[in-house]
Amino acid sequence: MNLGLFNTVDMPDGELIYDANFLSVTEADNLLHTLTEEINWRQDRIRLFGTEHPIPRLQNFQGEPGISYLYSNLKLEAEPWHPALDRLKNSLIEPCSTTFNAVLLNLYRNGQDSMGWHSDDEPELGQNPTIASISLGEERRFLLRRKDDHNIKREIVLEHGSLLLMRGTLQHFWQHSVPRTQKPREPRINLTFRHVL
Ligand SMILES: O=C(O)CCC(=O)C(=O)O
Ligand SMILES: [Mn+2]
Repeated sequence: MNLGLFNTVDMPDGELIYDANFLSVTEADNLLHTLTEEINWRQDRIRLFGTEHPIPRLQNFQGEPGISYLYSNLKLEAEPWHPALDRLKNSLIEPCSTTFNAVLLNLYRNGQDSMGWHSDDEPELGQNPTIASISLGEERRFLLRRKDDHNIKREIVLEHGSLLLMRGTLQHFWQHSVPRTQKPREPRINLTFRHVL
């Protein structure tokens, strides 16, 4: 990450690093447009306590052949990399000091779309995963709370073209969410690059 441009958020037990300008506005505009048009956006459903619900966002999962990702009883098989995401994945290696082999894409169509409280702690992500999160389009609030004390919170507004890096023990001690809002919101795409074992 370009030293001097990023902020480290003060987080006991975990690292959170934010670069508001990881992509230029032109790069971010182009990527938002390309992905909106060219991704096979899926409306997946998950089963919670015996009933099926559509998840409140559209999604897609891409990566190296054979990789799959299981969360909330939903198994996603990796589709081949979109060339733009393959390039972006490669551009993250140096600034993030690690490699990624998969990306989960989420499309929040409006303020009603959201992601509930969770940690990215699936066993296939390994002990202390590094997750690189790129945001495109509308700004949305990203909330964190400690698992052992929900009153200890952090909040970041994730901007168009930004990179948020979550690493260290963050997923053990903190949960995160993207809350819904009643305010009118334009679409937002979030990309979380991961290394799936
Ligand atoms: O949309 C975001 O910023 C968060 C996405 C997320 O937490 C996830 O994909 O696991
Ligand atoms: Mn997550």
